[in-house]
Amino acid sequence: MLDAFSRAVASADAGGKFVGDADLGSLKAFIADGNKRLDVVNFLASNASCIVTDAVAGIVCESPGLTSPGGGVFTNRKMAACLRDGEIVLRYVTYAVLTGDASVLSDRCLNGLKETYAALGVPVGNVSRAVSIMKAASVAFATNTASQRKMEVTAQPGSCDSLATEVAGYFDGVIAAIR
Ligand SMILES: CCC1=C(C)/C(=C/C2=NC(=C\c3[nH]c(/C=C4\NC(=O)[C@H](C)[C@H]4CC)c(C)c3CCC(=O)O)/C(CCC(=O)O)=C2C)NC1=O
Repeated sequence: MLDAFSRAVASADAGGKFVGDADLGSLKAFIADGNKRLDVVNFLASNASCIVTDAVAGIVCESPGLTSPGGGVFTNRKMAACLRDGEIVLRYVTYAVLTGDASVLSDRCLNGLKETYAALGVPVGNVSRAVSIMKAASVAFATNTASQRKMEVTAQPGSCDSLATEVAGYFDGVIAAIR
C-alpha cells in the first residue's frame, strides 16, 4: 500500500517537483479501490457461515446420495470436514480479494488439494458445485445485490462490478485446480 505513495514521492523528487494532480488522482483511485476491497472482504467474512452452509446444503439437496451410506458427507465427521473445507476456500478467497492477488490462495490452499481429494475419494464434482454456489453468493455480496442481506454503502450500484468479476475469477481458479 505504502509502495504506491512512496513511488509517487520518489518520482516527484527525481524531477524536483511537487507531487502533482495526476499523481494525487491516481493515489485517490488507489484508495477508493482499496476501500471497495475492504468492504467486499468484510461482507464475505461476516456472511461466511451463511455462504458456506448454504452451498453445502445446496449440494446435499441436489445430490441426496451424498448423505447416504458411502456418500461424500455420510457421517458427521465427513460433513464437518466438508463444511470446514468450504470455510477454508472462502477464507483464502477473501485473502486474494484483499491483496488483489491469487498467489496465497494457490500456494497455501489449492496446491495439492486435487491429489488429497483423489486419495480420500472426495467427490470433486460435488465440491465444484459447492464452490460455484459460494461463487454466486459471493458475487451477490460484492455487488450488494444479496436480496436478504443488503449493506449500507455509499458506492454507486455497479461500481464494484469489476471487483465482483475478480471475485468470480478466484472461485473459477478453485474449480479449475481441483478438476
Ligand atoms: C490449508 C488448506 C487446507 C485445505 C484446502 C484442506 C482440505 C482437506 N480436506 C480434507 C478432507 C475432506 N474434505 C471433504 C469435503 C467434501 N466432501 C464432500 O462430499 C463434499 C462435496 C465436500 C465439501 C464441499 C471431506 C468429506 C473430507 C474427509 C474425507 C475423508 O476423510 O474420508 C482433507 C484431508 C484431511 C482431513 O480430513 O482434514 C484436507 C487436507 N485442508 C487444509 O488444511
